[in-house]
Amino acid sequence: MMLLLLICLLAPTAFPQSMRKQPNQSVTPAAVRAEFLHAWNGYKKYAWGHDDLKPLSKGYHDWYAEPLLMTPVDALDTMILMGLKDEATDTKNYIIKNLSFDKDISVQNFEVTIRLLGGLLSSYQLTGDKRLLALAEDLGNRLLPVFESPTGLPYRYVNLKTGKVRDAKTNPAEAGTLLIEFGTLSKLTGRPIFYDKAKRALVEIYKRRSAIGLVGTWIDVETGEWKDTDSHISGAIDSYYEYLLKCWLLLDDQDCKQMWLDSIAAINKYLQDHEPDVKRRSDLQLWYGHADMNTGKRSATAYGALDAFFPAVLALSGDLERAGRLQQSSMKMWELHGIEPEEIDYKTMKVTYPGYPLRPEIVESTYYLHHYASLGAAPQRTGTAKLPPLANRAVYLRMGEQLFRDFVKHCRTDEGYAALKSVVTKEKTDSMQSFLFAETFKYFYLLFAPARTLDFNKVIFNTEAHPIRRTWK
Ligand code: DMJ
Repeated sequence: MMLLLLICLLAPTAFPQSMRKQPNQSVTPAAVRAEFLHAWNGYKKYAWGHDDLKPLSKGYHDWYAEPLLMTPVDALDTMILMGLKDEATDTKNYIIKNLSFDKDISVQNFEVTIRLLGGLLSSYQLTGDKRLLALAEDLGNRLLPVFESPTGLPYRYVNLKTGKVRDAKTNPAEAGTLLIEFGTLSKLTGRPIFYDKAKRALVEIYKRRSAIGLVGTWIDVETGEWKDTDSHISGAIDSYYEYLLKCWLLLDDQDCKQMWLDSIAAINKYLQDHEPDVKRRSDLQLWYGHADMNTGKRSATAYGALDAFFPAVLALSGDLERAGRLQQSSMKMWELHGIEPEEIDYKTMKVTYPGYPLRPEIVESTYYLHHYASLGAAPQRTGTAKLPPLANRAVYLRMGEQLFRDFVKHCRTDEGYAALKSVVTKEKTDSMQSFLFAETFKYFYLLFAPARTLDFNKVIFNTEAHPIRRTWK
């Protein structure tokens, strides 16, 4: 019965031919939307008003003592893009009526910024409803105390009611993934304080790069000293690099441009790695590994689901050649067990962390590469020669179809989607994080939907896939 349902969902549907990108496209946007609704209805039935659905026990999970509506806020702009008008209106009205940040809870600045601040700003831009902007500004005001450290680097947690901060040890991703949201808040409210504080945090990380241009994993916000010098593009650093590039593009910030150009040169010099294909020894695969930030010495040949965002960033920067090659490596990681693990050792191609928490990054990169392959050109960022796309767009559509089928096959439950405890055994675990709605389903949908659904060139996605438009001069 279950199998029959899956076949029906994934088979070419009666979706109008004009809504398909290719005549033989086998996954339609309607199929993705149906899966989004399947998970959303599970959330509504068992976890409404809370942060996340627990898909196996059919209960709910709140991040803190009181809920902050993580799933509805993260999901709203995806509903709008999917054309789910009634659902989006109801969800927006529920958020406006019920979401309050006047709560005596200590929250993680990074997560609340990328999910809630980003989600509110994007949904404000898509709906024009000023009450969403008012919520965003209230949240922004309550987060500001994090920046009151001796260095300007943000503390990790802040109490939304009292402004009390805690956790002085942070990482580049948490300190440096704030400027899209805080910068946009400044542009939309006319209050420069948000931009200035978040920009300083980004610069303070960059200023502490090593002599060879790399940053480490953990840093003390009170002393500015590195506490862990492991350098990589993975979790805890990843979106710091993403925001250097994207803040240049969204905010036209020339300091960010320079910081990005310096950083990518060091990344490609010290973290880029090549390994022969285990099966076909002639092919050299492209990977990005770990190295010590001071010596540049390789410390681990680890790559994982989070690193799979990097082809999207490389493509956006204009480097389609590396983007395409790294995407092939990400696919190799996915194909090891038919769905990607959290981390592998790319030298041995063995799984080192077997979980899969419904992550979107590999889908995100497929969407970006498909976009540039469709255009037939790389973006011209620094006046370098035009690079040819590595493959034609059909390759990325096929890739996306494979990802979607595997994703549904292994993660779908009777009333939602569940993370995998192990991609090897395919055992599920009781978690369905809100980025499933903000990112994973959104990138799948945009990949399969007509290009007019969202003008790629007019938006910058924050790291939680909330599209932000530059509506200011
Ligand atoms: C999301 O919250 C964001 O994409 C973040 O940058 C990394 N982790 C998750 C998704 O994997």
